Amino acid sequence: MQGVDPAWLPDEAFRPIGTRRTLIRGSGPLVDTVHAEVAEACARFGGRVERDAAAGPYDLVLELTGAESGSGGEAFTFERGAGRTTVAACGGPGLLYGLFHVVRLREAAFQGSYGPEEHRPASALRMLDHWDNVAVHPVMGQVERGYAGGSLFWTDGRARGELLGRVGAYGRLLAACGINAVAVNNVNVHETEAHLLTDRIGEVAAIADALRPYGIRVHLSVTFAAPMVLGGLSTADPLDEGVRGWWAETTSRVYEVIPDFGGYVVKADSEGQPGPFAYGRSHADGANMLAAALDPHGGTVHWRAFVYNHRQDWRDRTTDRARAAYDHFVPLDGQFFDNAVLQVKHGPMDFQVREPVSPLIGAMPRTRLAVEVQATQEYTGQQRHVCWLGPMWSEVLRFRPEAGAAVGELARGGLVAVSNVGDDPFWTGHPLAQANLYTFGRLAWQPDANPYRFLDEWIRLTFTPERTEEGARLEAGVSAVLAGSWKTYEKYTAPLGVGWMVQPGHHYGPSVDGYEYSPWGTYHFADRDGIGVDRSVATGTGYAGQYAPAWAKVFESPETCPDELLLFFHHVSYDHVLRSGKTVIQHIYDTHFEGVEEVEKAREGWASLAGLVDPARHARVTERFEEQLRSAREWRDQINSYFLRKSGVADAHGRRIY
Ligand code: GCW
Repeated sequence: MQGVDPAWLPDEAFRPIGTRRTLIRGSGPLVDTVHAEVAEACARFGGRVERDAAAGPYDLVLELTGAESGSGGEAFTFERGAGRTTVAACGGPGLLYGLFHVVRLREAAFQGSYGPEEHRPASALRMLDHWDNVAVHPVMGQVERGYAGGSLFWTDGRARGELLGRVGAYGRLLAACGINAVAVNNVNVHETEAHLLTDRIGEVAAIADALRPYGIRVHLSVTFAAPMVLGGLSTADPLDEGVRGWWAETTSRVYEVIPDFGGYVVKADSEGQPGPFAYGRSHADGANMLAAALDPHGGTVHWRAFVYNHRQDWRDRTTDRARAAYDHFVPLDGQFFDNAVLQVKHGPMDFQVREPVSPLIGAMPRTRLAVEVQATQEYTGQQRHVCWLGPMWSEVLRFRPEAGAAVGELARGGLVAVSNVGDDPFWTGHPLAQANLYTFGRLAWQPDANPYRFLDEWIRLTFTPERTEEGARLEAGVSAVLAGSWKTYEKYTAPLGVGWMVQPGHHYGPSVDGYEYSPWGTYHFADRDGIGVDRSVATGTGYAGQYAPAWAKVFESPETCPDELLLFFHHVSYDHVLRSGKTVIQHIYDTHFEGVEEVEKAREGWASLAGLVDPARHARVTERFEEQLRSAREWRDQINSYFLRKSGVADAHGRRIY
């Protein structure tokens, strides 16, 4: 694509394949895609590709084998011996993922011997949710919480039409990191967007057509009130026969135009969206109605668990927003149909830089759960700051709510990320934010993997460093900028898991008390003596008791609670001594100074890579670093000054605080 960053699929990444002889066996649309990829690489680099020919010799064989496996045809085997590399799959998607595996390995795919290795995704659904509006929203714009320009799918109130070529390129990027589903519109479904389900379904079909060659299925966010808004019915009651009939018919029509349609995503009774509560019905009633409509066609409803009271009274300390998802949904365990997936945010609040894992995960053994993370950096620097979220997501996915399965295994309904992509030439605004998208896809495929491995992969694919000293310097330099960036961001923003010290509304930049006296349920309770939210069972909101006993015990006491979550679970005095040996107040000062120093260092590190990185990409990141540093200093100075003034405790090192 002209003027568009190739991200992790630059031409150069295909050189090892493009210079060799490849045989492709099998037929079907995704095999055609594989063939087209290899053919293009060969045209560029001088190699050769044949289809279904018998005679060799070949360096690479990509073959579709008969036997169907249990994973929707997404699995593949990879093997190398006797000078030949072989990928075998029993479905087109598997062959495509196998091709991208070879691309990732680069020259190593054609050296030594391997396997046979079995590769299969841990989860059958690896989805990106786009919070894209079709019509520009007066407050939220084209993409709600979007920091990468406009929508890839929608512009001027319509699907992009001839620009859908970019959507195809997007599908290619997604397939190359293992993502297989996309929800194309915002979960806050406004007036215009509601119509995508009915009279404007053709536009969704056009997007589905553009993504299909890369094995990506399309999902749609729908409003629970659709039968009223679109169907002219007087109710949306999920137990009403007329309503159920309307959904069944409407859904059939969707499948007439999009036979491989994935299903619906629903945000109900949440932040003003309509839902079953209006009719005295449960969320299982609501989700099951849609599941029933989708079932004959093989579709799934993703029902979000982000349900809480956003009109809370800050004076009332008994209501705890963190409790909400568990309190609402755990009593419904076992009531959801099999194709109704409950989509849970990874933490109990809302994508803060540090939260405990949601206690809902593990507490609903008879419900299919999907776990949702946020690639778009709403609370993590809005793609003006470098913040690679791989380690955070990995901690979540490897967390074991009880002895037994980890979150990554418990997410039987899939792994979902809120997309960070837009029509920006670098896809994600901040070019280094591409690493989040890539890492999410790879982790969704293999949730127990080491995320730093995926960071290395992303760097090698994206920057294609030569095997020289300079190449090694480039790789190490980019890695140094990204690897610790989440912890750095955590250091200069809200400390010890307290969260929410952001500017209200847009959520960028510090405002310690911005949400303190608001109805949103997001407080830190700092006074002159201490700070934090008491969520213990003994003296607080009882939230800690929502965990299985072993974790409940750990979180219950400030003595055993991990430092990084201390203020999430406890209200403590400023001189409380952390497990690290520091007092809370000194920890606040130290981390805020350190955080800024780390940003300064990262900025210098990036500057030293000029000449090794494509100039446009280098310039864009440089410009973002200026803002990150300005903002990090602002965070440091506001947070430190606020707590110095509140506590009256001086910095042990006598540094400048205002
Ligand atoms: O993080 C919050 C955002 C809202 C978003 C909501 C949600 C789409 O501030 O913009 O709405 O979460 O997840 O539904």
